[in-house]
Amino acid sequence: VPDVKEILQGSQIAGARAIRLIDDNDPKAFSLLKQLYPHSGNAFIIGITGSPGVGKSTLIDALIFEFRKRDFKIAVIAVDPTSPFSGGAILGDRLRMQRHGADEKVFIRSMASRGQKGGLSRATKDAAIVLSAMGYEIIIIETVGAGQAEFDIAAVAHSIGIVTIPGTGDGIQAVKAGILEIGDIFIVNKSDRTDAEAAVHELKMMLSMRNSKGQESHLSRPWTARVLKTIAQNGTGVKELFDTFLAHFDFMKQNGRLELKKKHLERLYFKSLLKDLALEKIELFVQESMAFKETLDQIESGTIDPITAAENVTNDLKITCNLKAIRNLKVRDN
Ligand SMILES: Nc1nc2c(ncn2[C@@H]2O[C@H](COP(=O)(O)OP(=O)(O)OP(=O)(O)O)[C@@H](O)[C@H]2O)c(=O)[nH]1
Ligand SMILES: [Mg+2]
Repeated sequence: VPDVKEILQGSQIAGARAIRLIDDNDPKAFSLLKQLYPHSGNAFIIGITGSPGVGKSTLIDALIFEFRKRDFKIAVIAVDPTSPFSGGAILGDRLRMQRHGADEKVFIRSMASRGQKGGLSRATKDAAIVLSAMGYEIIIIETVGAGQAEFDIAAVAHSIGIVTIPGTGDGIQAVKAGILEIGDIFIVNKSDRTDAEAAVHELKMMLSMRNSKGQESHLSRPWTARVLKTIAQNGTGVKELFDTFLAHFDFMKQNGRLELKKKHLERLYFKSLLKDLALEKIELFVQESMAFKETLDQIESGTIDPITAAENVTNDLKITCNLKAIRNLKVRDN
């Protein structure tokens, strides 16, 4: 287990070990996180998501340069729950950002996080606590927009960039329902291709409908989502992207929104921890209880039906919350 003091001093070796424990869903990470938590919370967390291959890693690599020019300490976690541990995408992410490897104020890790019970958001949140405690001011989380992943990132990041590319195949039409709601900055990358302008236009149209819905009206001036064009490969538009992320950060800081968001994310984190811990307790109960084994026999012999049996077993649980409460948590989280 890595040393807490070393992590707090920013040791990349200790930090890497801590993140490995988290990625492996090792119970030893838990006490570590408890000790690190009070030292976390100062980082600005950026989520970058989008379909496979749209250029997220290349873009982040270029963004790292902009952040380093202003001497920000920056960490990146690339998460790909769909790829095998030794597989291509994660290695590709690391390779694409490798040239920063010699810079001690840049820290890049990848996670698979398939073992995580609480899913992507729990794992990345845990990792962000480590990185923040290490003293990184900017944390970028790259997630592949597959399944739930891009929605999970909304439970962790303070600012979300959605990357798309021109063309209908993998472009705006493919942007999933709901994704427009979570993005703060929309990036049309690979704008060296034809139809980049059309993609920008289409996104702006869709966003104008979102913006006119009058959401967040309880706060005086809502952030208007931006649409930017980039060519990540040669850095075109990346300075503007960097400026826009900082503008969003300043905007959130100025009107107290960042503090509100942090409180909100803290509640979400608490809830996902609660679910994980409650389920662990239930599993333990199920494994060790004699009554449970007897019940299985009864089901097999037909003396009790599975519905009544499940009810009986859960009624026996020696935890203070009941299953209804857990189910409610799940529903509200979705
Ligand atoms: N033409 C063009 N190609 C680009 C641009 N940005 C990235 N690419 C290329 O697109 C490919 C995918 O880039 P990545 O940065 O790995 O994309 P990604 O979104 O991180 O991919 P995954 O992590 O696998 O989802 C690479 O071959 C890049 O060189 C761009 O602006 N224009
Ligand atoms: Mg990538």
